[in-house]
Amino acid sequence: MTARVFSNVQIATMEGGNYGLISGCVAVNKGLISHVGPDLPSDYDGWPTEDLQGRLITPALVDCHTHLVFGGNRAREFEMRLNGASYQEIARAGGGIVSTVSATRAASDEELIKGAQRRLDALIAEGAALVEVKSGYGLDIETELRMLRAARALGARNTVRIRTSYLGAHAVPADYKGREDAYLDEVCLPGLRAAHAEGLVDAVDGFCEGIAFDINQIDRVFKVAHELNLPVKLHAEQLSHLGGTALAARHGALSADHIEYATEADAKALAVAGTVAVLLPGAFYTLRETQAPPVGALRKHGVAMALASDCNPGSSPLASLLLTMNMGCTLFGLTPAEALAGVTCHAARALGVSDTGVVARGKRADLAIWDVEEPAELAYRIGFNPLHRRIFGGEG
Ligand code: DI6
Ligand code: FE
Repeated sequence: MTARVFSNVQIATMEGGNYGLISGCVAVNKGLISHVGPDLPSDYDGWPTEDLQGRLITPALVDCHTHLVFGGNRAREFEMRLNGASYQEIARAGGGIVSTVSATRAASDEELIKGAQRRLDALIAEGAALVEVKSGYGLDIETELRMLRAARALGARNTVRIRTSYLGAHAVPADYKGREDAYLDEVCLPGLRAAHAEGLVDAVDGFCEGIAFDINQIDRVFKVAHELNLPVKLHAEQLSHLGGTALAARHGALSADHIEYATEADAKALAVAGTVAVLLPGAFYTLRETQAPPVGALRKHGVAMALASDCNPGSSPLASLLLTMNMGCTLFGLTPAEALAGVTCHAARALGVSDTGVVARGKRADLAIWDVEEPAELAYRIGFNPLHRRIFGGEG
């Protein structure tokens, strides 16, 4: 039954990035939201109606930054870090991202899909309906394409929408060590063109960091993205300040992600460009970082802040948006309302997707129904999932 009414609900509409709380009804028809309000117009007389007994409806959640598809795991590095090695030391010694690259290259297509499916299941179980998935653990053309095809396959097999980001500029593979520009010329950029030709790319991402690529190299990648009419986003200022945030803003990026080391001037640049700041507390927590992103400056300049899991085997083995929200509040000082906006409307914007992220007439009927009394409960609990039901395209 696609046409129906949910009555006796509290609705956090999230319009304008605020709770926008309404007590009333939501009607859905043909996969879209057709009505939101305190009362039900008489046109809905006779429609199937479900009394939700005061439960909370929010937009379905959006995870706008994940590396869900990969081979292997890096539990041993977790152990090494707790025995004193740093994330960068492990990366330089041939561990880190490039060790996941070996495991990803060795995995079959079906193994890649199967591994990611379990992580996707965890996100969906907490109400996610739109999930971004990056490549970046292939670092050769064929494996980058295989990762993106696996991401598309996940979208086809599940009641979830997947957006892909090409992250060929994630790390320098061992055979190109010290020859970053040759890697871009011979692998990353031709791989981007090939992936785009196959319809596998929704956005182009990069890792701008001392252990990855500098701003001139990322600039080269972004120029090709523009030529292909693809939006860009960037891992910037995670471990040091290299100017990636300003570069992302100059390129009109959808988002600048991590940005622990960003400055107030960077925040201003993001505001002017309309670029979303995607904060990733799971990586901050896992790496036991101490430099938090400049939330005060982002707020002051009106930068939209999203939150995402950054689900990946190294720096953020996290497949929970509810825990991400809690960490966003506890570690970064976001308010529960900012955290909810971070995984709904602002996350959708970080993906350039405008048909979801708010509960409003005409938007997709992707909704999460929660057994909570007030929206702050979503960020407040730790390790507890109060999802009652997820509605995807009006179904569920
Ligand atoms: N930043 C991250 O947090 C992930 N990638 C990136 O550029 C980490 C990836 C990894 O350690 O495997
Ligand atoms: Fe990441």
